[in-house]
Amino acid sequence: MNNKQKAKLEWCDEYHNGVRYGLEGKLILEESSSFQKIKIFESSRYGKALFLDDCWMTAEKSEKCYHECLIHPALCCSKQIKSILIIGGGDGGSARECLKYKEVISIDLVEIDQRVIELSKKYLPTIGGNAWSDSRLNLKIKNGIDWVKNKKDNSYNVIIIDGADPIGPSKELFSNSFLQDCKRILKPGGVLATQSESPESFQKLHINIVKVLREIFNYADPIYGSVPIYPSGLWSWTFASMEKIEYMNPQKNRVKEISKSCQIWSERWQQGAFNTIPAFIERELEKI
Ligand code: SPD
Repeated sequence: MNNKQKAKLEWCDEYHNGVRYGLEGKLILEESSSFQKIKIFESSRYGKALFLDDCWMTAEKSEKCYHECLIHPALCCSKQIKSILIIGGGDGGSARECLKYKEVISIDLVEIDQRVIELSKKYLPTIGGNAWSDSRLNLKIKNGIDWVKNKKDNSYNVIIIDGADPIGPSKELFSNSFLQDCKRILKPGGVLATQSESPESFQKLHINIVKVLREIFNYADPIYGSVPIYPSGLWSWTFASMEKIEYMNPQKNRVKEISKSCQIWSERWQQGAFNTIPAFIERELEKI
């Protein structure tokens, strides 16, 4: 940003419960797709950012804080990782992280809104990186709910739910029936990973997501970390499975394969993250 541009800075804010989470910068695009309101905002601190239906989704200089935490606990620990399903993830960041593993043979990325992919490729090209041209990536512009409904049992080793917040088109991604379908299409030994909102800004929602997952799967373990552009900065991801997964002991060959490229994730970070559950949330979850 040059000096003239700096003089014309504005704020773009996400509002929740009397608090606003904002970035200073410049609006570079605003439109409505068939599914949602979309803004691309160039922020001074975190680079270009995607803002959907008035909520921050991702930004060039903070996206690793989110994508590495969503992907690597699942991919380092699932029994096999040959076939992956990503629901949402239209900015390409989740696919990019999955494609770091040689064992991954194919990824179905099912994104409902083609405009999110087009605009991410144009304005946020570093987030998807080489994922867009990797032959293992199969892009499907489809409704993720229908996709899982129509898939055969035992189709995927790992399912990643990288949707927006549970308002608008992403609401159903947290529903019982959708998650039941996910369980059905997950292979034995597989892991489902989902973003599970902020334990501070969306406390009830977060607790409810983990509870619903625990009703459907035998195990659902939340982890906590920091995503600076999201409400409160404190975020969570939850990993669900039918078998007990050894999160404290990720597969060594996979750890070696990805460690050097990660900014936040490490084996040690993961071991800590599975042990940072706030006490009041643990108590709430025990009430099930
Ligand atoms: N409040 C933000 C929730 C965002 C979840 N997904 C973001 C998409 C990044 N790939």
